[in-house]
Amino acid sequence: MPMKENFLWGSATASYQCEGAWKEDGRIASNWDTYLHDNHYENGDVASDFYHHYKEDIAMMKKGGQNAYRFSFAWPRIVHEDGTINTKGLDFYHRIIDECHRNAIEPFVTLYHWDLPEYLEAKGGWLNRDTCDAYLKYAEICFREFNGEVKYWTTFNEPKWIVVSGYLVGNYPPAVQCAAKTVQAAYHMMLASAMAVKKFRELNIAGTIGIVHSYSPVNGVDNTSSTRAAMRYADNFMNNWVLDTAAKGEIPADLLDALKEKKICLSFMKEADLKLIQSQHVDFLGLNYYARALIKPYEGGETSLIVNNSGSKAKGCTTTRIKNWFEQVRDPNSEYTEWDTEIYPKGLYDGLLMANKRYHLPMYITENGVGMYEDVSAGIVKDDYRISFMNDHINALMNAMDDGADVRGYFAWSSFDLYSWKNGCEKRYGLVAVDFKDQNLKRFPKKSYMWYRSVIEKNGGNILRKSYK
Ligand code: BGP
Repeated sequence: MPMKENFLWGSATASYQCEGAWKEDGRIASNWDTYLHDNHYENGDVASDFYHHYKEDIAMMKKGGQNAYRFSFAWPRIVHEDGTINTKGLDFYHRIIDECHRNAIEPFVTLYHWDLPEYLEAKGGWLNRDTCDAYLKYAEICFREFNGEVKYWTTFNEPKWIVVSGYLVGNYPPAVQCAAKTVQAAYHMMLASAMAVKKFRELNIAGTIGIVHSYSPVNGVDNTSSTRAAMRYADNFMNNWVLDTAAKGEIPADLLDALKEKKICLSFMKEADLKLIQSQHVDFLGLNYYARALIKPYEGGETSLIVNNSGSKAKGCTTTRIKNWFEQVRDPNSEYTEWDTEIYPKGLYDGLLMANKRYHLPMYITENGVGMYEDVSAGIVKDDYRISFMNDHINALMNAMDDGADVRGYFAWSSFDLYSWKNGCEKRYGLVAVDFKDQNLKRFPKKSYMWYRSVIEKNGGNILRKSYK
């Protein structure tokens, strides 16, 4: 069965990864600018220069049949350290939103996709409760400014990924490796999300508000009781602290117990804030799906977390082991990308059904895509692997819808090639190629862009279907 007429077919980007113009029109430094500059890593100073190419990029979405565009606002463009509002930053997002509307594209806005103003990072970032208040002010500015122009809002992109990377793995700013700080930052981010939801309701903002989660549905290597216990730890670590908290106002009680067992002090969780979290629930879930997590018990060894940000040079190095909790393992029957991401569409089907059963909320696939090395200098990129990846994942979500999941949209990651955080620009996800070596950052559609257009035209009717039953 094809999708309903109002299904959102779109693609997604994030401010730091595509905008460039890092010092233009009053934008101030973000934590990423400082971290990448100070460490001499590849940075997003220019990225895809969406700041100057947005008309062309949105026109390309339109020509590709897309009816929605997920993007984020950059907080460092909007609020300065002394609290003043940078109207030039707001103007930029008005231009984007107007351009979307002119092209009959629904803007789907993320308030925070990881670019924290550096002045807040310098004061402790997400370890500091004051950052929640600063976020609330920023969110309120955006709600008031764009009320009526944006119908779909999300508070945060992927709290799990950014917090674990920034405070436990240490490969993202602020590059800390500390379990206690991870828990504190995680808690503050979820609190800030709930505070924004409350404000959204109080101000009676038109539309709907959700959160975006990096969804790793959990499978076990077998069905023994020790594996099932490990799966619960993994599910709490990977998913539940974001989804249960945002959707039901419940921080998993067994997770809190397990943290206390690890001697992590939770005194920063204050009664009034916990009440606020309990009372504020999102309207929908945005789920970013790249892969599931295959889990087995892990007893005896130390915690070890390694993320492959070097592609083929480091293939196979990825490690996720949490002392006494669980270990993530590879499936010998699966294919993995050069960055160690498993290709496993069935995980999306399973995950959607699990989330549907647990939360009973509308869901959007807010990111799905595959990162590859691609030669964009030799004419059209014939990315058949991306077509097959997207076909199989859209098939998975259609199967989940057939079995009752309430899925209302799909966003390909990414609209065009962009800066892939610590992986730099060589890891490409775009439907549209960007030649980063070309002075004008020339864009041209890949084969997958054309294919996606035909899928949208037929409202999913030409997806090659296969059943998992
Ligand atoms: C998600 C992020 C995106 C994006 C994507 C691909 O976690 O929301 O910002 O980058 O994953 O990840 P990466 O670029 O690290 O390959």
